[in-house]
Order: sequence, then C-alpha cells, then structure tokens
Amino acid sequence: MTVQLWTDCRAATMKAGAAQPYGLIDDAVVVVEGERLAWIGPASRLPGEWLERSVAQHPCAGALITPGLIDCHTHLVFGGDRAHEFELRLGGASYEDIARAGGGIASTVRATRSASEADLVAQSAPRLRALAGEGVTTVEIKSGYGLSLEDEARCLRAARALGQREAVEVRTTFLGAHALPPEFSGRPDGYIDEVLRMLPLLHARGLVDAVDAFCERIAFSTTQTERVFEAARRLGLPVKLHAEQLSDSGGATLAAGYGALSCDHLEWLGEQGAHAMARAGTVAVLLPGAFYFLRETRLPPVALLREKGIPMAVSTDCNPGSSPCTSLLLMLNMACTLFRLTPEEALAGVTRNAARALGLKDRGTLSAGLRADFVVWNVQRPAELAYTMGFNPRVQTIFAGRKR
Ligand code: DI6
Ligand code: FE
Repeated sequence: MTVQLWTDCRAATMKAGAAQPYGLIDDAVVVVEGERLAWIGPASRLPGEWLERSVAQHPCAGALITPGLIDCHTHLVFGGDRAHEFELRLGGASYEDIARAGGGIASTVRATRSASEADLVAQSAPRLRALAGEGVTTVEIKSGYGLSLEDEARCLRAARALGQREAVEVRTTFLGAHALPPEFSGRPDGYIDEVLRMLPLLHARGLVDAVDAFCERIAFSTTQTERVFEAARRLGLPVKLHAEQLSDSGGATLAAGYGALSCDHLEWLGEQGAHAMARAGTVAVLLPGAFYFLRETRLPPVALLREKGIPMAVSTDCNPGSSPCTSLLLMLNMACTLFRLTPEEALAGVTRNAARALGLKDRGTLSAGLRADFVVWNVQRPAELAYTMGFNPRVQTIFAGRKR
C-alpha cells in the first residue's frame, strides 16, 4: 500500500482527554497508508520505516491539520425553496403559523414529490458541494420530504448518489415521521402505520443507516415516536430524535431509553431529559442555524449538558425552512457566539462528537488506524476556524487518503 507523509504542520488531533487543548501537536507529521491514517506525532519521533516507505511527501508550511469535518444533521435533499415564507415571516408570521396554514414542510413535500431523482440530485448537489468546499468529508442526510414509500426512496437514493458524485461519505437517515402528508390529514396514527410499512422496505433496499422522527406538538407525539423506535429496534437500526426544539415534549427521555445516538435541537431540554441522555451516552446535537434563522430566544442548556458530561455536536441542520445553511464553519462561529461554546467544544462538535452522533468509530479524530479524512487549513490556531464569519481558509481536503 502506498505511504504518503504530510509534514511541517500543526495537527489538532481532537482526541478526547489529550493533554494539550485540541490535542494539538506542533511540528507534526501525518502518515497515510492507503485509506488509513497510519501514524501521527511530532516529527522528531517519526519512525524511520515510514520515511523509507513513503512515495510522496506533502510539506504544509506550518499549516493546521484537523480531522475532516462531519455535518451530522442535514435535510439537504429537497425540491424547491422557501424564500417566500422567509418574506412572510419577516412580515410577522411565525414558523408554526406557516406550518399550520399548509406551508412549511408541506410546501417542500409538494416540490420534492414533483422532482425526479435526477432533479433532486441536481438541485441538492450545490449544497453538498458547498459543505465539501469547507472540508466536510462526512454528511448525514435525512429523508422526510417525500413521506410516501417511493418518494422517500427517491430522496434516499439521491442522497447516496450525491455522496458518490461529490466524494463525500453520506450517511442516510429515514425521517418518515417528519410531517403528516396531505393524504393522511387528520389521521396521524394511520400515517405512522404507513411509516412502519415503509421502514423495513427501505431498509431492505439498503437505503437506511439510522431512523429519526420529529417529536413536537406540530409534528408527532412521544407515543407515535415510540412506535417508530420499536420498529427501528426490530430491524437493529440506531435511532436519533428531533427533540425539545419548540417545547419540552419528553422526547429526549424517550429517545435515550432506546439508546439513541443523538437528540437534536434541545432548546427546551430539562433536567430529566439530560439525565436520561447522560446515562445512555446520547450526543446532544446543537443547531445554531435553526436557532438563529427562527430567531429563537430560548438557549439550549449548555451548562447542564457540560455538567452531565453529555457530548455536544454542532451541525448545519441544512433544510429549506428553518436553516437554509450550507456552512459548517459559520455554525462553529454561531455555536460560540450564540450558545457560548468554546472554540474547542465547537470544533469537537463537528469532528469527534459528530462522528459519535452518527455511530461512526472510524473517524472524527486524527488517530492511527482511523480513516485518513483530514483538512489542511491556512490558519495559525484552531480557534480561527470558529472566529471568522464567512471566511474559508481551507487549503486541501484528504478523503480516504486521497486529495479530493
Ligand atoms: N426540524 C427542523 O428544524 C426541520 N425539520 C425538523 O424536523 C425543519 C424542516 C422544514 O421546515 O422544512
Ligand atoms: Fe432537522
């Protein structure tokens, strides 16, 4: 297998419990063998064999290397846009008013249903490309704008196709229980029956890595969510949940009971939900883009999450209604500015903890044996990645050992 070295860099390994902030190694060398990171450490300790076996060396002129960024919560495959609703909200309508009046998610469902798979790929590719351009190497993409078997399948296939096309690893999540489609109006339990019928069929087609639901007063109840989680459990699929975004509905406690990988949003998370998440090892995914775009005022309980030792991830929530955002770097800044995370917590939130929110053990830090997904940045210190707004200092992305 070919061996390549990245030399003359500073490496923010982001390993948990490292002695240095960010797990920083000055004057580092990164050794890549095939698709894996084979060795990382200070240049002075590089074992001679790697130097002898290396076929290429990439001097980085002191640049910073971080793990490839991971966006662990997106809805980036959808048709159309909701710029008009943005205007309505600026005129005084609330997100919930618009949803209740048949706009909101329902309007994206109409646009998504009328799009072919090729249309969905073409419309969504620029969003994925924008993320990739900032050093994102793994993206989670949820369904949830199709809401019927074939429409959901088309969205999940488009998500997989996009990953191939843009050289980003895509993890797909089935979010059938996102909203009530019009043909089930007034019959939410009937629609959950339909979600339970879809899930094993989509899973059998290899389209589902995890299962999510929107547990909220404008979406599905905890009882309905539990039926979806039971079905996921029968198939051995991990679960995650949109929980406590607009109210404390008890979703986090429920999800933790199913060993959820993550609970996401969490502005209204209370002591009980946090306790359950801590016990289950569930990651808290914070979504400052949605908080900002909906002009929420209730902050997620970051101090409580810290106190309980709950790992925090940060993500774009890229979607047309509540977070039309394709910049994970901007989310680092907003996580710090709006939610008061430290830059180190924010960076762990798009690397180590984001990997955990997806159940991926082979990435998220710069460690020997993991996938060689990493980014070279033209910055001196890791905090600069969170400090700037709308600036992209990426120099190079390495995806599974190859320059992308
Ligand atoms: N929570 C969200 O923030 C998005 N979905 C969800 O369950 C919003 C989706 C949309 O408005 O289109
Ligand atoms: Fe979301």
